[in-house]
Amino acid sequence: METFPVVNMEKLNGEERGATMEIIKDACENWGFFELVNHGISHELLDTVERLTKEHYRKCLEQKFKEMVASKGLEEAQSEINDADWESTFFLRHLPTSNVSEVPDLDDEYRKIMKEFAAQLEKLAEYLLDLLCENLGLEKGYLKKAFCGSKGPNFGTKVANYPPCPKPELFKGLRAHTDAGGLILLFQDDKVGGLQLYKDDKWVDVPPMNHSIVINLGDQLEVITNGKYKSVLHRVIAQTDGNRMSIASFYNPGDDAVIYPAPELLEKEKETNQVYPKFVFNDYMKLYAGLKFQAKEPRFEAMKAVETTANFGPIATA
Ligand SMILES: O=C(O)CCC(=O)C(=O)O
Ligand SMILES: [Fe+2]
Repeated sequence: METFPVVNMEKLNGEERGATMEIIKDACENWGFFELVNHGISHELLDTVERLTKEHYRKCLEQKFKEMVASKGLEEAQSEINDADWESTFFLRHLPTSNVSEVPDLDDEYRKIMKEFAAQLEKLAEYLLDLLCENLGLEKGYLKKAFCGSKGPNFGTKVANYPPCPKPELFKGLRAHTDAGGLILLFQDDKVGGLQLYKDDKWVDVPPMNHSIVINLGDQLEVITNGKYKSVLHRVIAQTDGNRMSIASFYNPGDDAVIYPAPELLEKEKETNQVYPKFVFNDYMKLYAGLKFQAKEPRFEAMKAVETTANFGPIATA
């Protein structure tokens, strides 16, 4: 059986560079996911992020989560719940401007460490985008530029805890979806698992691995590569035991970045028909907000319809 792709980034600097680039290429084409080890972010920093995130959950969020469960009567559910997730979350924004100093209830040490962690993840994301360019035959910097817009990329972190769930057959930690954005960097709990991706008609576990960073590709990379790379469906299974920490950082296009298949890739494939649409990233996000847990194809179709209207100019209304 195929095993989940693991990329040892140290090997990119030695004689195994070619083989390592191949693993990344195969992962982007066939999995939409891969796991990084020796990525250059220190284990000490990761351990501190994990410790402070877990402390913060216990101090500030656990009780609130329990109260939410009680007030909604979730523990009494008798049938599968399709409109809620068994997760406790908060968001940090880093780019184009940081809100980390304003988010309530974080102590100074936690704020400082999350800023430092985000700065390192941002560098890692940009390095990875260039590796993807290399594999795609695009010039260095192409993807970073494609994400740029007038204010640079959007970069933010969703800090999640998936508390133990008494009825995991009725709830998902997070329902199945593809990610809307660009490149996602996930620091997940090294003991409590639950993340799965959909591959070849089966759900496959994304195994917890100490000090690794899981990467997955969002819808925008599928569009820019004209489907050469795919954003893949994933979900989080709720567990009866243990609290799962997951810190997902989203390196996304800027709001006004115009996203479309790279012309070079269209030429290379000798495709006459552009399969994927051209749109402003924020328009896609507005659509995604209501359709996150539905298939991505209708989202692409909807953006194509808008594009067609745009090409034909204003529609007569009277
Ligand atoms: O918690 C995880 O492992 C994944 C989270 C996720 O897929 C998301 O927030 O989009
Ligand atoms: Fe996701």
